[in-house]
Amino acid sequence: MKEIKVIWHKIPDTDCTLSAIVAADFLEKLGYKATSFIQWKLNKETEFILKKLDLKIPEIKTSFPEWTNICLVDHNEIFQTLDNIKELNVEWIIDHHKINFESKSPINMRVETLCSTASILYKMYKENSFEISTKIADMLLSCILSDSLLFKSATTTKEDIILAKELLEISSINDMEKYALEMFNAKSDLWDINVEDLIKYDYKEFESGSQKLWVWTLETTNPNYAFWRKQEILEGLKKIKSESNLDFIILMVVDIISEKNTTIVLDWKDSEILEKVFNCKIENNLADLKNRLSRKKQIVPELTEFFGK
Ligand SMILES: [Mn+2]
Repeated sequence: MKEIKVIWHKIPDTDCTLSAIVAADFLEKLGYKATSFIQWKLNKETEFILKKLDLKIPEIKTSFPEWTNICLVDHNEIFQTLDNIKELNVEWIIDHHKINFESKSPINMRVETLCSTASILYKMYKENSFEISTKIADMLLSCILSDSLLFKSATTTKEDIILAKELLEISSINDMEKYALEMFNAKSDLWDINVEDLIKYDYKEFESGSQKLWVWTLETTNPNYAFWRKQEILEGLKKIKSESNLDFIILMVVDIISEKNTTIVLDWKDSEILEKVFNCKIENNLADLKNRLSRKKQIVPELTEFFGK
């Protein structure tokens, strides 16, 4: 039996973590021997869901022996994946992000513009007439709720909502809104996390020409957890910006309840760029990015276009 390792992006969120566990199950049904791994510790939302669904936290791995077969889930960019990805054999990609991947050999690739990787995986189960257990449905629905912020994010499509309703029927979740709020509250409880971990929880690195941009998202039901620690966060951003040689760094604080994005910006240079790109007001290192909740759809394309000029 062919072995394959299922891996998700550097900083694990709910969609990538649970989608990778489900993708391993899917690949087993296709005849592989599949195992899923994480590359860093989980955020509190994902921990909450794993505990609630009685699932094990997967093992952390950041590299594999040469020629290991790999399935990338919820990402495809080289900066977001395993350290030695170039020595490995990427055989599958299941994702819903922009493509920035060069393959050495033919590859199975499934990419769609749905709100979560889980939405795509659910379709793949249906297409193959694979059975969906209550637990798989619980996991897939959790991912859709997490990535779509309970369908509030601009990435949500009509199809995602239909898929979520179908999954709700199969799942053990009774009250979807209540469950989503429990998830979001778990993620928002950030008091005991040190600032570097806090910043790192959901960062994505992007390149535009020779420029390196890091955009963090902190989705929370209580943005004050971030604002009360603004000074500490600014110092953290400063350290990371210089250590990683970045051209641009921001931390988006997304208030899930009031659907507002207030972004923490470090210096005058980044402020100027933000003002130019989004025509926004900035005061005391806080930029009002209004209702742009989606980094992928409403923030990164504009920024990479600006830097690409
Ligand atoms: Mn995702």
